[in-house]
Amino acid sequence: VVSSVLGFPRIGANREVKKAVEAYWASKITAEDLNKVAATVRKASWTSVQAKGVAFIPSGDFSLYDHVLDHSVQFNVIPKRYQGLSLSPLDVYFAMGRGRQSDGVDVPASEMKKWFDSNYHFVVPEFSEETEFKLNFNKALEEYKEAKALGIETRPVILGPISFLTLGKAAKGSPLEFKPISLLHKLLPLYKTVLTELKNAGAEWVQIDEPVLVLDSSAYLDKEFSSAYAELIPIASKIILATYFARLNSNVHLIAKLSVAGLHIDLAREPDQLDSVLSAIKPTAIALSLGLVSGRNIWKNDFVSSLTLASKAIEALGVERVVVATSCSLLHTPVSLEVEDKLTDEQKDWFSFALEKAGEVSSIAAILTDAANSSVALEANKVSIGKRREFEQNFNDAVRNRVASITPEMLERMSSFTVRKDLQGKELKLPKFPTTTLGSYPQTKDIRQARAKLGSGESTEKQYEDFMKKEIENVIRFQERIGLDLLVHGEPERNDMVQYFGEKLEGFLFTRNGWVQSYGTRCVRPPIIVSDISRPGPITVPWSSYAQSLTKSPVKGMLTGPVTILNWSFPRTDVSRELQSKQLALALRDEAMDLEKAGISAIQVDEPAIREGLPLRRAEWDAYLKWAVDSFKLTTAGLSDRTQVHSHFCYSDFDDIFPSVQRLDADVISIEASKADMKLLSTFREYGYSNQIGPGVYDIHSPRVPGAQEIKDRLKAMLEIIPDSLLVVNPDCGLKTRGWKETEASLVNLVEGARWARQNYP
Ligand code: THG
Ligand code: ZN
Repeated sequence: VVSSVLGFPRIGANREVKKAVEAYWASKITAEDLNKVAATVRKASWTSVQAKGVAFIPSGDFSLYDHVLDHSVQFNVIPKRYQGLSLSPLDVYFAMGRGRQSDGVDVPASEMKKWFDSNYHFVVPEFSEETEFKLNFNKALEEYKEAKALGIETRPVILGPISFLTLGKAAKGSPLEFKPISLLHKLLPLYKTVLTELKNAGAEWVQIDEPVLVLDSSAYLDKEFSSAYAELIPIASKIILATYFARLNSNVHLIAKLSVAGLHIDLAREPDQLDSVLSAIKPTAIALSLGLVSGRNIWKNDFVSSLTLASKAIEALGVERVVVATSCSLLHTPVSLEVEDKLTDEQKDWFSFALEKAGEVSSIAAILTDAANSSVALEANKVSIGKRREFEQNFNDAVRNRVASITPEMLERMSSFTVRKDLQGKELKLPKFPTTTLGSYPQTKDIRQARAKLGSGESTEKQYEDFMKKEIENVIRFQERIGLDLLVHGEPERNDMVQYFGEKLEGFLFTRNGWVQSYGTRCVRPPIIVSDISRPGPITVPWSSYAQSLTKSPVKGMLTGPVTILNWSFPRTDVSRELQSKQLALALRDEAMDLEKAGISAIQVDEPAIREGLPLRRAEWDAYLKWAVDSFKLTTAGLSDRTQVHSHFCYSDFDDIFPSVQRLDADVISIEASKADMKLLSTFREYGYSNQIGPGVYDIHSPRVPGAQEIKDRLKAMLEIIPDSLLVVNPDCGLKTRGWKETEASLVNLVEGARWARQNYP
């Protein structure tokens, strides 16, 4: 039995690529320097995965920004606005990813979307009837050859044509009936070239990712799948079709009919699909790659259960047809546990990061091949898993009992939205089209340094507190000066919002270097939930009440919601996500009530991740939405009618969850709307959304400053859809990633826009 890794993190063990790309953007290094760093990281990944004994090592999965963007540029799917800019190809690539406003170029970034139900974002390809595909380069081939030159045989990875087209969108101005998938026949010749070149270069296998096969919508694509693969299979190396993140359901029959050489399925997420897959492919010659080692979580694999599944597959198909693999690309996990010095040895023994996971697939394959000579690895794994099971028995009885006694009344506000809106109007005294911001203000070097110094003991609590108070005061004065209405304290004390709350709650562990790519060069360090969650004491109350003491304007408290904390952490796997979410909700409910007691009359509970947690298969939606919405309500519903509850969502595709958004019953929601255009808002009108709403009026993920006229135009367009009594004016989230200069320029324009609206829509 052989082993395989579907993809490896590309930021580098010490985020070398992230740093080099950012240095390149700042003109501190050249493109050539950047390529050298990238090559070094690729080499390190290949050699370290090889050293773990993995048979199928991925190549072509590297990216400087995003692998979907790589495919777009490779196939010349470059929207007009990025063409003819007199930029180098590399700069066009980055301009597509993040926008650009320099050297006489002024283009916004492309839209980003969450990669399935993960916290990774991809750059959405834009197709139109005019799209002229052209093979600008063959990235998989280049990387395959690069590895080969190092003496390493790899298995190239490419994103399949059906997933590439269906994950994309129709460019603005396309006819309503235009669907990107209609371009398939034009795209296939290029895939043929890519695959032919790989075959000629000596690649025995090629991994083609078609993750859309786990979506309900792909059931309507059987004609496209059949015709595309009928064309590709005869000219290509052996194709392994990779699926991940959910179950294949009936699509397995479609695959069984294609004569691909291999199929990869996610068994870490969906172990129950093994039986149906085995019976469907048994009569064929298809080899099965078992995604046993989770690429989405960091818990050490339980070899005994993996071996049980693998043995079943071997029994059905024979050893020749079975591969042991990671469930998906390891892109979603940190690179290596080796450099981790913040965890105890006992804790480290619970986990596996990407490199350790490569070791796990290799060990499982070795045990299956030669049990006698691999017993050491198996016994060691049993000991580790046994210790973890023991730790998991440490219940917090008080927390468990509190969750068990949640009542329906705890989930509902006292009065209806209309009644509350009146009371809140009196309490907060906000003008029409109130302006506000959503998250933290720019996190300057000084702020990061101050946090680091406290962490390292270089500064005292008192020095830290004084510094933060000064920052808060600056942010309050700034907002007063430019004329914002509902203020925030700026969150200088917070690093990543999820990390921040995790650190203040019991039940979490943190890494020092456990970075995972979120989008482009931006990374996060997901906290790890290891036991029952509770709140030892107030978290944000001192900061928020200090901010409120400085000003007559209302200051909004800022909390991260339970579902988002859960979705952006590595959850435990011994209890349900629902239980973890409710434990978080109770802790945050106490925090919200304490904020209210301290005189805070508006509280934002961010749930940007509620949509991405939606199961990929529709059949599972209701169950998820029930506990996710209940968790939000549990957090907020204890507040008085006079307290305005805000919530925020990023990149939300509301069509799917609209009734649930209404059921949250937040007084104000802000949504990321600047990139996803006005279509989103029409959905709100169609569904008759009744509460207040603040669609982001400009995109913060790009360094570009929006003009005042641009903002007025947006507000005007929004007001054609949203009743003026319900519109709140705010940017998208993410000021933290911007500099002060852009922030001020943009917000001044935003305030001007709101004033204009007050005059024109009295
Ligand atoms: N936190 C977490 N996940 C997220 C977001 C978040 N996923 C969606 C969205 N927000 C992604 N956005 C960002 C925005 C900024 C950064 C990361 C994700 C960021 N990261 C710093 C970097 O990579 O340089 C490091 C941050 C740090 O020092 O802690 O700026 O907000 N969990
Ligand atoms: Zn957001």
